[in-house]
Amino acid sequence: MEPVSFEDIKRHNPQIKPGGRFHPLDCKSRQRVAIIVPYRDREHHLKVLLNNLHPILQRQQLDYGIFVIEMAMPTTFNRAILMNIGFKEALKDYDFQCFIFQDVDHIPENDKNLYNCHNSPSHLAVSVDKNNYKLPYPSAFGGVVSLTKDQMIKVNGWSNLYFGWGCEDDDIYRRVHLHGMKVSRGPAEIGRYKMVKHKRDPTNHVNKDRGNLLKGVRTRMTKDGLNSLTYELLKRETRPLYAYIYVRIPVPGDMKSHQ
Ligand code: UDH
Ligand code: MN
Repeated sequence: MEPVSFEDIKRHNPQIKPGGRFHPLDCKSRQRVAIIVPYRDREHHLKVLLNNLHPILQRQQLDYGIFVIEMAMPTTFNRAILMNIGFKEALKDYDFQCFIFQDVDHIPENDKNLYNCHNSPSHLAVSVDKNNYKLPYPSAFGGVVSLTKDQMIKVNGWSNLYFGWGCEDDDIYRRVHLHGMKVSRGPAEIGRYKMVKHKRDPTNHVNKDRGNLLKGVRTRMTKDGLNSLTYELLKRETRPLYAYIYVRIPVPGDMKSHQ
């Protein structure tokens, strides 16, 4: 759980290709997997995550890439829109079949927690230390989840409208169910995570509108998501351990962003 420098992580993982890419040399992976990490100002967490995740994913013999999507200041953080952007940007690089949406502070404990996709969307972060390793509520879909490319397209991705903390994960959970799919989960002993301890971020206050947004998911989902995604790509860098994507998000009602 201690941060390790990016240089040291790179030294300990010499097989990782620029942009945080890897594929096994002695076999063909079953799935091509993109790991999408929503991000702002959590370098400490990113170091802990990459130092743990790269070795695990290599041992799982995945054909994978890690994408860190950072949202420019000063706009209130929007976790879900960064997931949609990661999905779109990763597909520009490679024909990924499976997407793992991974919070930067969730550190997997068990190698058997496979970073892959199934017939239905799945919730990987089943038991997290901050929740005493218990699912907080039956429809929880936070922390780390996986959807295939086709499942993402079917549900029109994540909502773009949740600025601030809360309910964007419940929104996509409902999208999944409203499209006749069910969320699957592995055993709690395997889906174990530690969350790096942190305080609430000043630019990610609780979203007061989250309850109202969630009520409208059924009518909104066909027009709010991948098909209504707009953002400004400020930077795209192939860093040694991950692809870095830096974006500006238009705030609804902000005229400047429509110019
Ligand atoms: N994230 C960032 N930067 C931010 C905000 C969020 O990178 O400024 C990303 C990151 O991947 C993070 C995820 O969004 O793991 C979810 O945000 P979070 O970790 O803030 O959410 P969580 O539910 O915490 O863990 C909410 C505040 C809890 C304060 C508890 C004090 N004891
Ligand atoms: Mn957290």
